[in-house]
Amino acid sequence: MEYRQLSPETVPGFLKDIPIMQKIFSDLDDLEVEEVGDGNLNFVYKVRQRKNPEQTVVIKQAVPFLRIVGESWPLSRTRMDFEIQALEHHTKYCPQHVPQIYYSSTDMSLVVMQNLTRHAVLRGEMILGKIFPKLAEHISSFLANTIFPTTDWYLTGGEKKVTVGRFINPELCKITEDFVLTNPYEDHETNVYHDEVTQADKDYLQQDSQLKVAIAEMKYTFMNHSEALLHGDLHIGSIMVNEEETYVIDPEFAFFGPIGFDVGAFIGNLFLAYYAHEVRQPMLGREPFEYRNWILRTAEETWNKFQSKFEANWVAHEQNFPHSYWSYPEGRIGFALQRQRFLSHIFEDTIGFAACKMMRRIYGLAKVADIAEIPDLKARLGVERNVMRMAKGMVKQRSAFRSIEELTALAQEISPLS
Ligand code: SR1
Ligand code: MG
Repeated sequence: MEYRQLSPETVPGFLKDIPIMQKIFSDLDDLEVEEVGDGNLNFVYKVRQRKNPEQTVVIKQAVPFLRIVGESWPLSRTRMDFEIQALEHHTKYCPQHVPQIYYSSTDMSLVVMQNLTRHAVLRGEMILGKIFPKLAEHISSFLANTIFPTTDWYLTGGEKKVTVGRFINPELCKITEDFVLTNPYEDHETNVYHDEVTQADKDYLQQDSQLKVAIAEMKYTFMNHSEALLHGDLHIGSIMVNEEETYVIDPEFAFFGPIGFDVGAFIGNLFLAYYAHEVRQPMLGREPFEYRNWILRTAEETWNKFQSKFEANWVAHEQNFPHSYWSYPEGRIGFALQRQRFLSHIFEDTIGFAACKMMRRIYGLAKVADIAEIPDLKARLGVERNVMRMAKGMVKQRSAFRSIEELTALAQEISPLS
């Protein structure tokens, strides 16, 4: 099939030629299509049958450019090949947190998948101040269960290397290397500053040698530590939720990288929301304490549960090291010590990458609505300064934190809960 960019007008005709669509739609001549239009990279269409709107799918199609910039920024469509492969992996190891995939085509660079009609994007829901009691439980399972089976603790060396090869994703990694791990820390042409940002604010981020060294170290880690298959862009806009269920979407940035990059992306986004809600809760007419407390407890629960689930997977599926390796009188202690040291290392990376994910959302090209859509620019600037203070402390001191509770304590030191 030859690639063509779909439009709301051509989507119905395209779906009509896919046999499995007959099982989803009772009348393929009665479809309405809405372009959702909020992606940085791709086009997303919601398709419903007019008379039976519960018969519905979502189509996500990659176009040969970076949508947030426009056609002047070419970006190959192969990102969809990585998304399809990653969705298959996520479905295999954690089907309860992945939308159902009905059809995919690398030629057309698209997937047709379950429309999560009873769920909404987590970022939007958190902006509205909604609480999701099962979020940490679900995301920690997603992380531990999709990541562990792609590590060298599970795969043989040969299997791992072949799988790494299937996920060499240089173009999207380059976006992260530039927009997350380089540009925001210099006065780069792609950065976007609002009118209240002062030169001193910029210098705070862009002229601190210790910070620059720390960021360069995180970037090197990102580029060289192929520990496991990652989602690659696990911010809270890549998660759909309701009170009972959680789905992870959009893994086009999937690649083999440092495990802390995914865990940190999620936790960093929680901290962004924590600082945003110092201003947003009063905007909603509420006292900030309850909601911000939930955010911090969710960060703690996510790390603590991720750690114990990852470790449990390791103990249950210890495959790559022969049992004889640990079979000496204190072998169990040695194995436990190894797990503990590895998880400490992931924790340090988690803190460092969470910080990078926070800072890039302030001066970098791609913002987060939680903060960027605070209408009062002075209030927004106050939030951004708190984020910068926290993030700098995190990445520079990332090896000093002994527990996630120490990190949430720092968050509160900078902006008290109430
Ligand atoms: C140009 S930066 C676009 C961003 O959108 C994606 O969601 C990634 O986070 C990427 O960095
Ligand atoms: Mg995305």
